[in-house]
Amino acid sequence: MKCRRCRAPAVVDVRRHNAAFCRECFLRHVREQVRRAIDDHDMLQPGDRVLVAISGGKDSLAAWDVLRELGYDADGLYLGLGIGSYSDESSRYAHEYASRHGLTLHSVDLARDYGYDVPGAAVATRRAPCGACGLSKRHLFNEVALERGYDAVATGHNLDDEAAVLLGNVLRWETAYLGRQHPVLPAAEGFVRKIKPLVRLGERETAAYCVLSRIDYIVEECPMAAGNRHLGYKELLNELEDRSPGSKAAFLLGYFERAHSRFAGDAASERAHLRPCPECGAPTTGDICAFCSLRARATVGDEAAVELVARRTARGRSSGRSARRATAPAPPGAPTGAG
Ligand code: Q46
Ligand code: ZN
Repeated sequence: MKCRRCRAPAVVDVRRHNAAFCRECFLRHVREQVRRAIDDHDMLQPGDRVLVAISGGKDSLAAWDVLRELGYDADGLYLGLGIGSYSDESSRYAHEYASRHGLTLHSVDLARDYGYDVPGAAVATRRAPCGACGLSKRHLFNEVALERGYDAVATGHNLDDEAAVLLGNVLRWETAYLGRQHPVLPAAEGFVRKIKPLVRLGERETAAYCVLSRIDYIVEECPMAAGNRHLGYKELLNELEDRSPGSKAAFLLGYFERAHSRFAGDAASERAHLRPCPECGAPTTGDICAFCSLRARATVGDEAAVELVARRTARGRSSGRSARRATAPAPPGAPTGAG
């Protein structure tokens, strides 16, 4: 097999493009795909400061690496979820990457800073762990970005993740979720801009990018993902892709080009009913926001944790920062894949 660009011996094949690449040309291909996603969807402007949601996995570390290679001012945020040795390991990979490249990695720990962790929240709320986890991530990535003055939050969602979420949304005709499923969600009152720069790359490509760039990442999957509906959709799409390479990209990228705008109104009408959460100030359609509700339920019975939450809430109010906090809804059953 020869590299499509330079005819040197190839090291990676990308069936979707019916092409193989040598190391250098593959790294260039990945950067070009990210550059194209950013340009096509107006994700970033020159001088924007980006906060990358870092999990220690291949996708988030690849996203951070490519954004830096493309010259963006990108810092990381690691969120400690308290999922046993998986969280310990993922934290180690995230911090090692940051220190090797001399980068800023902010860190928030659910147990230390908010008095609960993902497994505890799942038990207390009787929700699937991914629900509590995703809600916490969306709220805190947004909150930290607003507090620290970033223009956008970037996540490592790749083509496989997004195609699986799209399949789930289409199967149930979740029109408001379909309206929000886009590589860029613009900023709004209480919401920082959200971008998905890897949306043109499959997870095999992000894994190959990390290996060829010598980026160490946690290979182990989150133990709480087992049985998630999203994983089932990924398997189905992989079978389809095996029979007909390019199907996933045609499904997802075709949706962005030709169908997303038909649902955008459904998401906008939901945003019109938002008001500030009385606890933290995040925009919400409920009496209190989903994050404050989760935190209250997950810390019930733990007096120290409740006190900690009360202290943080009071601090947030008195600093006047909390009015900008927000929790965005997400598709049901979807792991939130900072990757
Ligand atoms: S970390 Fe969290 Fe994922 Fe684990 S609990 Fe689910 S959402 S699977 S990206
Ligand atoms: Zn709140």
